[in-house]
Amino acid sequence: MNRKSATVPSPGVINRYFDRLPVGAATPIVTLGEGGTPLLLSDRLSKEADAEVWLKYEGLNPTGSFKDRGMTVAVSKAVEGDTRLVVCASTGNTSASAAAYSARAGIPCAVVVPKGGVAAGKLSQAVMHGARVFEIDATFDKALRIVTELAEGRQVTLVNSTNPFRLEGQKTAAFEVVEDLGRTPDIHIMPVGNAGNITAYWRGYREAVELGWSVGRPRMYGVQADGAAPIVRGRVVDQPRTIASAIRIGDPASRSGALEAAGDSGGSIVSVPDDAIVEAYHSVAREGVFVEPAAAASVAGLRHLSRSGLVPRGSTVVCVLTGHGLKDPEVALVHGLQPERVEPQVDALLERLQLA
Ligand code: AN7
Repeated sequence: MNRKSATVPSPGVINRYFDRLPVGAATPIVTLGEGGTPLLLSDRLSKEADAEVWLKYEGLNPTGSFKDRGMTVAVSKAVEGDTRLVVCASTGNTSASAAAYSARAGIPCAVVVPKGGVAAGKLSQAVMHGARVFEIDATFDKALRIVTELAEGRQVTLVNSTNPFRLEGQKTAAFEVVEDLGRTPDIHIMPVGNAGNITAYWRGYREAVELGWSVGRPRMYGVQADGAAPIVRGRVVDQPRTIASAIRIGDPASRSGALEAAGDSGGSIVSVPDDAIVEAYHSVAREGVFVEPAAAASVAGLRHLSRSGLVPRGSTVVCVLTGHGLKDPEVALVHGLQPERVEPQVDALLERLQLA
């Protein structure tokens, strides 16, 4: 691996933000060309909220989620530090990303996931990239406790967001937002699971101000699912439940980071019901943007805040769409329009399409 291991359109977040990340000349850069994701204006949501609503489409990262921004830094540092094994617990996306970046680096990876709790697309990535995948009959939270203990005092690198390099990489998404928008948004909305990403965005927005790249900070809103809302409720949820499997987390490791982001920025952490998540999931898909249910929580959150009068008219709003829709084909096939059967003839199709 060397610094020339990827080319445009995205040179990867380490090459792009080298000076802002905890890397040096001795750090081998393990990249898949992450970052540089589109910021899309949503006509539909802008009209609906009477605001300017932008979608940061993180599903277009190499493994289909924002995790890649952090994983490139975490795995690069792991290689620099001569690790024997990369491990993580995961609701799916972290395991997909860890597996891919470990494969890229040529180091072994093991992931521990809640049995039946990971969407098919994500599991398929982890197995294809050659990670050892261990399923346990327990929650993500339990899996995280196990791998944390496993990594302690061994030459094993934990790449959950408790790994400080992960959040450093993930803060680059906030840099891109202020750069692409040409200003700081007034309101920033994103899903919250283990709460690492909201912690990272808040850090990124603050650093952008310190660097003179932007002025002011957005109000930060985190969105949990009603059935998995430990931060909103102020207590651990033993059996978190939601259709959005990525954020089915009951005991967030970065809880304090989320509270700080929301508190210091004048925002908050809110929760939304699953049916609002599913509605938002359809809504963005109908604008051509396919996201997984957890990502749609951002948009459900926007609607919730808008109804509560918390989105002033004309505000600039960024909703982060954290993961790609192809990650979770089962949910799409249950909740989307069903394929229709038709005779294999043009006439039959013409009739069904009312073109006859
Ligand atoms: C699509 O993969 O925790 O609040 O183990 O996959 O930083 O945890 C995934 C989390 C939002 C929440 N959207 O981010 C994992 C995992 C998607 C996600 C989140 C996740 P954090």
